[in-house]
Amino acid sequence: MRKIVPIGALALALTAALSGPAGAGGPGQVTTPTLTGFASLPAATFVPGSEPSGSLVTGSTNGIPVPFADQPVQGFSGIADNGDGTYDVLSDNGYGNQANSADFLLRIHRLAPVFRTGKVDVLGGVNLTDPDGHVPWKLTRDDRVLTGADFDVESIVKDTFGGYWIGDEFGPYLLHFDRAGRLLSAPVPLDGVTAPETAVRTGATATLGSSKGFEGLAKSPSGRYLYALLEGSVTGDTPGDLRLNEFDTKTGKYTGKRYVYRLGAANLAIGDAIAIDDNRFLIIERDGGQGATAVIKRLYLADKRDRNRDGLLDKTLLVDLMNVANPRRIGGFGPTFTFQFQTIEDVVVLDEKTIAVLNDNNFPFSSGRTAGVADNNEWITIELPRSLQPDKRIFPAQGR
Ligand SMILES: [Ca+2]
Ligand SMILES: [Ca+2]
Ligand SMILES: [Ca+2]
Ligand SMILES: [Ca+2]
Repeated sequence: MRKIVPIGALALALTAALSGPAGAGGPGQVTTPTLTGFASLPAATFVPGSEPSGSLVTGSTNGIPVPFADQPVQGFSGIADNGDGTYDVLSDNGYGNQANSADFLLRIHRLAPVFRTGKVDVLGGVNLTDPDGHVPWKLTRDDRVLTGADFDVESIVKDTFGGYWIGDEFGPYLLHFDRAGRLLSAPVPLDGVTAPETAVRTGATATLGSSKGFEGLAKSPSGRYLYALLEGSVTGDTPGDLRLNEFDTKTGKYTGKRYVYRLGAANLAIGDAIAIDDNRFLIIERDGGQGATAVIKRLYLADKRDRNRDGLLDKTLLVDLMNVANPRRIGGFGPTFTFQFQTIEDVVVLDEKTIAVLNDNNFPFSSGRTAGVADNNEWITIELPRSLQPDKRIFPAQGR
């Protein structure tokens, strides 16, 4: 859509002229969040010619035989727009914990949804590695290819050189990689916050629950600042309050500025966080249910200006992902589309009133779409009733 900005602007002007009173709807204008696209990557998709994986997987695998001959393309936990119809999507640590994921290679996949056919193309990707020895402790593999026993990567943004900043849960650390997936500097810890995995390695006291690290990572429109959002509360904080920490990519240090995002309830979690301007974020909030037990699957707009002075980001519900209008019955679903997955971990803004959202399928464990069947990686687009009025700099330049 960004390729046709002048025509789009004209269309918007025409729409505004035709649509009558605000909120009345009209041609090309929705009055409630509405499904506009659906594509799906089959659960059992693997990286061709890769390495075997899943030898330590136990428990119900929804009928999927383990181990796998190759690395699964799964667990999408963060997304970055390349601006050319392709997206870089981050797999997390594989099978959910350090003990069972040593044969899962950390990887960024380059994907492209094809909404016309409802399919997703896997164009390639890069494994994450540390060839220059920036990680000072012993890695799982002597070849320094990073695995799901080394880091649990859950959030991603691109830097201004085509590389990546990635948020981890085992530190929690910030990790900086180049465009080929090579680590560029030592993992950056967060003062006063230690995940259990690091506590075991260093002897420090854990101040965070397991898998409660940097689930969301946003970058300022200029690209200078990162905002790393923890998934869980730090020991001593009000349960359900999540720290959002500002990091300066220019100095390579946290600035000390910290904000608080309050979950709707202490047992909820965030799935992703992105910035739409210098102050506002889109944040996915979810419960642990799936399928029939999924209740809270929401996208909030959160503003760090804290206009009501309560010390918290100001939250507004943007989309209830359990109640998305689907008048065109896209994807073969009924008039109300539900994104009923346990983990929903990717959101990206496509244009000022369209977003894309993806689930993390936790392959082969999650079965939110059909009980007993391993979830696919679904990729939906949603049109919003109103413009997000995003800073235009959040959209990547074309043809980079
Ligand atoms: Ca994940
Ligand atoms: Ca995530
Ligand atoms: Ca995790
Ligand atoms: Ca507030």
